Amino acid sequence: MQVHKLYVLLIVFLPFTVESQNCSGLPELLKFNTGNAVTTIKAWEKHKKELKKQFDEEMFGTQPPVPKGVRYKVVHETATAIGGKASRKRVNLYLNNLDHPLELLIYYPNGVKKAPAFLGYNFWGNHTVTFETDIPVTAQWSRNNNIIQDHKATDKMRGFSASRWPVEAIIDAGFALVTLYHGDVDPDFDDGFMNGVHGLYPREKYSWGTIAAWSWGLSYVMNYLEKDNRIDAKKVAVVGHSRLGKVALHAGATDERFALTISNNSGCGGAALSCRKKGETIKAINDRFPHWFTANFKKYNEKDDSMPFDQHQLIALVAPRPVYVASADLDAWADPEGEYLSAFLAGEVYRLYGLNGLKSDKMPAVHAPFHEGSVGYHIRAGKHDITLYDWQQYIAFATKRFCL
Ligand code: GTR
Repeated sequence: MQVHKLYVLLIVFLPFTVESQNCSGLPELLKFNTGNAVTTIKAWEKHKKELKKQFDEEMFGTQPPVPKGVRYKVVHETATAIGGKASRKRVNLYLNNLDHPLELLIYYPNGVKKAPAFLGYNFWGNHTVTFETDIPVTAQWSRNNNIIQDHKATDKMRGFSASRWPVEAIIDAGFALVTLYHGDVDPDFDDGFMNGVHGLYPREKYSWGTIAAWSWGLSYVMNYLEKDNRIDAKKVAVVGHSRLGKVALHAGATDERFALTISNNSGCGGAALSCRKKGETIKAINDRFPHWFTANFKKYNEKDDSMPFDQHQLIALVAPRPVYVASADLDAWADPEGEYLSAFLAGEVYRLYGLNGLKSDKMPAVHAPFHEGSVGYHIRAGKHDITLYDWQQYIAFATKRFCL
């Protein structure tokens, strides 16, 4: 064969070559671990189980089963939140022997009988999501910062994260918002897996790290949402920023009740391909956050480019349910291009289902969102954060995908 013809063939058949990016060993999505090709949906569903097991054993750790049902109590309710546009409920969920409840803060759009919803953890407690003065300050362990000392949350942080939670825009679009503090489920420090929900299950049996614990917590919240008659539980989008974006992806990959999965600037261990070794590496994340993943994951320190699995496979586990990945152009630590490429590669599995993924292996320009298929993407100008612009894209994509 003439050399130029070979080039043409390569260009036509290889949607994206990763050789130039330290990714020559990147596992192919549509191949069983034996190397046999996955060509049908049935075969993919089988391969999915292999991949799930690999992520459990090598990266996130094995979770206990999510309890059936839910124990809860509505602790406060008002129909006149957000200038009368929303109802607001505080609901406590109880778990086995956990000594404190998971405290849900829920806003419902008034006038919508059963609302589609966004569900996501917040970083600092429900009192930081809003400036409303009647949301209690969390009593759980908080990370120290220039306001918080001795890991004790304070009223001075009220509204601190309000820019990340544009409640009014969400309500105006007809969505409910459900949030809770991730520290209610598991405190974000290396405590030998003793505190939070880790303490409720034997370690010998369940190797789950904190990301898997947070994701498990979201599934328990979903048990509640299925019982809440103001929520359309078939239209719940799980959303998270940064470490909580890793959690959203894990939750979407493991619990099929999440109808849409949204990863905002999730980076290493989230949407970004590890093989590229750009931004945060596996060693860097394991060193700083040894509790996020299972012990086995440490064996991949400095082996980012030779792992038997990578993050495009995690995204693909969400298929055929829609998924959205978002980056920010100044967020080099999260490797925006790596986030884009793994979302792009996951499209192969969506195509197997007759759905569309991202069209091109080239990243779109800043503020040129792609919302046409089952894999959504945008890159925003600015730093590592979740902003009104990001939420506007999620609202638009969810409105389309949920056919609202
Ligand atoms: C960083 C961490 C990232 C990301 C981020 C966050 O320090 O390296 O993986 O999760 O924290 O959650 O804000």
